[in-house]
Amino acid sequence: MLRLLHTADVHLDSPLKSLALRDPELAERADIATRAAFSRIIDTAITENVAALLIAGDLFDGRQRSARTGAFLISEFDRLRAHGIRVFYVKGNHDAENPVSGAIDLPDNVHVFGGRAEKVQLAENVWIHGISYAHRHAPESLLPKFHPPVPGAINIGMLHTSLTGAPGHDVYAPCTVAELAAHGFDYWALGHVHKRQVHHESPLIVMPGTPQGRDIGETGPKSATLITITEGISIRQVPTSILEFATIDLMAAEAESNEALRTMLRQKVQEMANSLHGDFGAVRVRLTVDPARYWRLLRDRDVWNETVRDILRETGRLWLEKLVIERFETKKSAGHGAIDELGQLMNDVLQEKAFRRKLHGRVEEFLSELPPELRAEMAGDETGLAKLADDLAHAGRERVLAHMRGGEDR
Ligand SMILES: [Mn+2]
Repeated sequence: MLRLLHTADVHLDSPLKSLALRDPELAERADIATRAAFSRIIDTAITENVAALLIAGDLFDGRQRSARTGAFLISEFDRLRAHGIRVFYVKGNHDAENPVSGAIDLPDNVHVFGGRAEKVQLAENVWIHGISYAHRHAPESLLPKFHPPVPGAINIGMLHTSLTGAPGHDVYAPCTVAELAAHGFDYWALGHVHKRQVHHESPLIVMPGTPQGRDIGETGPKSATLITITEGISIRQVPTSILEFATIDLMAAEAESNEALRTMLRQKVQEMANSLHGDFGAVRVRLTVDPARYWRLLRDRDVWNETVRDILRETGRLWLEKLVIERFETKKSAGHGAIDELGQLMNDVLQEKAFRRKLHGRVEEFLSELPPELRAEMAGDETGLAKLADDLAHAGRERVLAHMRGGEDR
C-alpha cells in the first residue's frame, strides 16, 4: 500500500487587500491561516505516512519576494525530508513570475517539474508525470506534451489547468476531462480552480481546491486529498482550513425592537460557532429588515457594525468579515413624498456629465494618494474608475436618504 497527499492553490503571501482595509487584525489572522493550513498539510503527510506530497501549482500567490516565505517553505519541506517524504511540484500561473520559486534552494526531497515533460519513479510500480509552464498565461493545452503511461505501472499526472473554464478563474492550459481520461494515466492531480471537485472516477481526475479560503467567495471548510494506492486507487478528504469563511443570513421581519434583533442574531451566531469546522470563522452577516428599520440601521451603521462584531467575538472564534444591510420591499414603503423626490433628484444629478467629470476628478485625486498596488486593486483602468465613482456616489446617496428617513421617527 502506498499513500500520497494532493494539494494545490495554497497561495502563500496572498495580499488580502480588501479584508485588510476593513479589519487589519482579521487580515493578519487570514494571512497566518494560509501558512498554518500548509503546515497542517505537512502534519497530515507525516501522520498518514505518505510517500509523497503533490503540489499542483500556485504554491505562491505572486511576484512578491518574501524571505520569510522562503525560510518557512524550506523548514516545512525539511520536516518531510526527515520522514523520507518526497515533494512533487508543478508551477501554476501564479508561481510563474515568483522569484522565490526560482531563487531559493529547496531541499533535495523536492522535485520541481520543468518546462519539458518528465516522469519520475516514486516506487517500484508508481510514476509521477508533470510539466510546469514558465509563463503566467498558457493559452494552449499542455496535455499533448506528456509522456504516455509507463505500461503495467500506476501513472499519476500533475497539471495546473482551468479545464474547460471556471467562473472567476483565468483560462490556463485548457483541456477537457475526456481528453485527460483518455491519456491512460490512473490519477490526474490537478490544480487552479479553488473549489474542490472530483471530475472523473475511473481514472480519478481531482481538483483538490484551495486548502484555505481567502475571501467570502471561498466559503466552507477546505481540504487536501489523500490518495491510497492498493489494488486500485481510493481517495479521502483531509481537513486543512484554519479560518473558515461563512455567511449568516438573518431575515428579521419579525424583530419588533433592536433588542429582539440582537437576540435573533445571537442565536444564529451561536449556531454557527457550534457548527464551524475550522478553528476560526470570518462571517459575512446579512441583515434583511423592513424598510422603516432599514433606514435606521443604515443611519446607525457604525454602531451596528460594532455591535455585530461584538456579538461574533463573544463566541471566541468568530470575526465579522462584513455587515450587509438589506431591506424587504413592501407596499408601505411608499409615501415619503419629499424624501423620495430628493432621492430622484440625486439620481438625476448622478447622471449629469458635469457632475461625473467632477466626481471622477475627486476620485482620481483620492486614488493618487494611495500606494500603486492598492490603486490598481481599487480602480485599475478607466472602467474601474468609473465603477468606483458610481459605487461611491450611490453609497453617498443612500447615506443621505438613510439619515433623513431614519430620523423621521424621532
Ligand atoms: Mn492558478
